[in-house]
Amino acid sequence: MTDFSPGFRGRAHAFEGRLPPGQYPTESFPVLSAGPTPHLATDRWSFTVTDERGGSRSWNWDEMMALPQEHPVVDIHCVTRWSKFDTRWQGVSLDVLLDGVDTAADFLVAESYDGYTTNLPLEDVTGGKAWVAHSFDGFALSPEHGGPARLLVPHLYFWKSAKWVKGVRLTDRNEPGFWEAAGYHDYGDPWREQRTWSD
Ligand SMILES: Nc1nc2c(c(=O)[nH]1)N[C@H]1C(S)=C(S)[C@@H](COP(=O)(O)O)O[C@H]1N2
Ligand SMILES: [Mo]
Repeated sequence: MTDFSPGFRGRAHAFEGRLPPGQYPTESFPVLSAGPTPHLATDRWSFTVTDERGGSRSWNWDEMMALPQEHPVVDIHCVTRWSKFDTRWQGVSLDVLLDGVDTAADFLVAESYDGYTTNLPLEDVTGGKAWVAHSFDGFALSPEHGGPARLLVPHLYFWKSAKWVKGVRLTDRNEPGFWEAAGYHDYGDPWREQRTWSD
């Protein structure tokens, strides 16, 4: 009855079970930023992990590039309802950056160069689930999408993937970030449609 092209049928089949409720697939890559795009030079960029007692460690750009690199291929889901399959990134696992950090904290706040913040449970950025990503589709991550580097936490709605990331701050208590304080869900699981406080 329905005259799908073989290509479409093939893709639809490949993505079966990968589209969370209320989402639609897109091949474009929309840009969503709360403010203007900062343009940051890599030679002035650094990433800092701060523990709940204020102790910290930092990596400059060259040090970050010298860490073990991973190439995650993941689906991403924006709360504005687009999903994009098989996005290809390069970056450093948060496991590497948090390795050896002496902490009893259960949460962290990702902080960005534009002042944006977003909160996450520590266990959602460890165990191979999150990266500081600096390349997309084989090219340096563009400023619009968070370059030089952004957080990538693909199993949660994409607002958790802080662009222009400057560091993560471990916290004993859960501190709502920018959108979480403005009515977005605290956790943001796309499979449970946790879009807003009332979800
Ligand atoms: N620093 C910063 N990170 C941010 C944002 C922002 O405004 N500032 N927007 C968030 C939101 S709401 C989304 S949906 C994604 C969008 O990423 P994209 O523009 O690469 O699609 O970035 C997230 N990270
Ligand atoms: Mo968003």
